[in-house]
Amino acid sequence: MQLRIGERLFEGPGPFLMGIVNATPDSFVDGGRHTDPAAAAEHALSLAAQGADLIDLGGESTRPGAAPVPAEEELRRVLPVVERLRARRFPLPISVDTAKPEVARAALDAGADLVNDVQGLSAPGMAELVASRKVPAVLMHMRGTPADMASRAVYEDVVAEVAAELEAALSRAERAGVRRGQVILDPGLGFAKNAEHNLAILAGLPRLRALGCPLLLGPSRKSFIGKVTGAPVEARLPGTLAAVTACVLAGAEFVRVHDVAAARQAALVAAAIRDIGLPGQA
Ligand code: HH2
Repeated sequence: MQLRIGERLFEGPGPFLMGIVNATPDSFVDGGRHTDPAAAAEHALSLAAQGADLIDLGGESTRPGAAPVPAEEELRRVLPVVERLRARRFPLPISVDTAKPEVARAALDAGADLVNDVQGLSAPGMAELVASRKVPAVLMHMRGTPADMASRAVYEDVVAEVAAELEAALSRAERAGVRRGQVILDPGLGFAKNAEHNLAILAGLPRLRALGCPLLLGPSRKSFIGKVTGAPVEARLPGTLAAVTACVLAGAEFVRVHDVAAARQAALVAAAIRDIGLPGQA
């Protein structure tokens, strides 16, 4: 992989750690902790110090059943954080986690470098915006919206269907001018998928690598980890690290996590195992 995000060139197989900052009152892990822009910016700095390679800033929770947030409110949450970080010469690329082109546009104007869209660049004008700004984007798979996605979690072969739907969304984005080389694909763990679907996706990652784009996975503290272990959200770090390890061993370039220091250690050890190059193995 070779991908420029802001001022940084991401080269090779990674793993690269995307640290999560949610400037929301209701996100399922850090909701309410970073609603003040100063607190959100401090958290971004702390994730950078823990070894994050980029940060992902969101102003709308996408947990199952979440109600949509109007663009003005999302902008009010996200923009001051981007401005503050850029004013303080924050050293990492900033990704904006939004499905709304007006929010993405304003965040890019304020100094964000990448658009992370859980709706797969499907909103009118989003793919065109990404194309005209020539910025990289994360194109994530989901069906429906967070309000109704649980009822859309019906698959015969989840890996094949997610791969086909990602490919179709990528083709739509390309028709709007987005360059394939600027896209990171994400199968969307927890988005219109039940626990078994999420586990099948993690087991089937080599089939998603065949799509030819870098992969990003966001397993951090999600409910499938609770389903397997019985652990509540605040106790799901060990399960998250197991999922991060599985992602890296299967060749995912990016992992999106809340707990950067711990995930970085797991990811680096997994990558060292991945790269050892045993005799007789390709
Ligand atoms: N997961 C969440 C949000 N954004 N973006 C990508 N590309 N992939 C993901 O898996 C993903 C994502 C949900 O996690 P979080 O941001 O912690 O929670 P909330 O949506 O409640 O803010």
